[in-house]
Amino acid sequence: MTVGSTPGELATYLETHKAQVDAALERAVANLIDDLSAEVREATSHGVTTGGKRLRPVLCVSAYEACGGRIAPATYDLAASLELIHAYSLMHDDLPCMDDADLRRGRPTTHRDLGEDATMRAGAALIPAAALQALGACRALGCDDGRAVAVTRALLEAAGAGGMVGGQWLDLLGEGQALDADELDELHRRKTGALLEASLLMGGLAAGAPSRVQACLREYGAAIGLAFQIADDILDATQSAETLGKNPSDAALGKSTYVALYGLEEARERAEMEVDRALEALDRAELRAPMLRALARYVIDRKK
Ligand code: GRG
Repeated sequence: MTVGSTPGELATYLETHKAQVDAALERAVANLIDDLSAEVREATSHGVTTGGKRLRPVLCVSAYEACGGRIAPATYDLAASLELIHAYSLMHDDLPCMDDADLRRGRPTTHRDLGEDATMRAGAALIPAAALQALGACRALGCDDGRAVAVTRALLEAAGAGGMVGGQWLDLLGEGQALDADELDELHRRKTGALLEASLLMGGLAAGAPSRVQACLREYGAAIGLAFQIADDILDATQSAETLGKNPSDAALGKSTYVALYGLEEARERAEMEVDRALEALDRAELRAPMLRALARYVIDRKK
């Protein structure tokens, strides 16, 4: 395997880091719940601590390590800040005013289990909690003020109107329309790509990566972001809701997809090209980073 790691090594790596991220998420929720009512606590826990691949935090930890950072519990706390944003976005995305989804990660969505009101409030509480979590983790890792602010800024910019929120808005506006390639790329660069890109950048920044390496990490992140979305569309078109653990499909929601735009075969080729682009960015950064290489492939080889 040219990517620098065997499938068995990658599986062990994912499992080990996911367990550490899950522990950090438990800590994060425990810090937050004193300020929440019982029903909002339950919704927070439901949305944050159950299921998920934890891809964004794992990418953050891998970038931190690849850039010479020494992994400590606070590295996982930093990485978990990304998952807090991701969790809120999924909880809100599933609400009736957005995708009105029944199933997520193989379980009823948070609002189906615990109600819209608690889900809305839990999701909103997670946004500032994530920023505070990133800042606190940077301090615990010994980052100076400038670096801690840069890391936290990267998270908030990716989550904001220029990133995920703006992408979601384009997604909602685009329902029932056939978006062209540029429109679809822009939507997903913001909706999905921005947070994936920030995962890499935050890990690199926290480890003190120079700006040349930061730029390469961003390019790696942008490339796997696009590859991730193409793979998502392929899975959406070829697998059942039961296998994917989510419902409804994008097609049922009238969304434009890469499969509809390019067909299955070309969509697969384009995803491969983006993985190559990600690996070239690592080469340019002169980062050996075997796990980042393996993760780039995982993004398109995953089964859900
Ligand atoms: C009010 C306009 C407005 C926006 C609010 C709701 C929201 C912000 C944003 C939603 C963004 C969104 C749903 C992005 C989807 C990202 C995505 C591809 C999710 C699936 O990621 P995986 O496969 O999921 O990593 P797991 O379950 O493994 O964590």
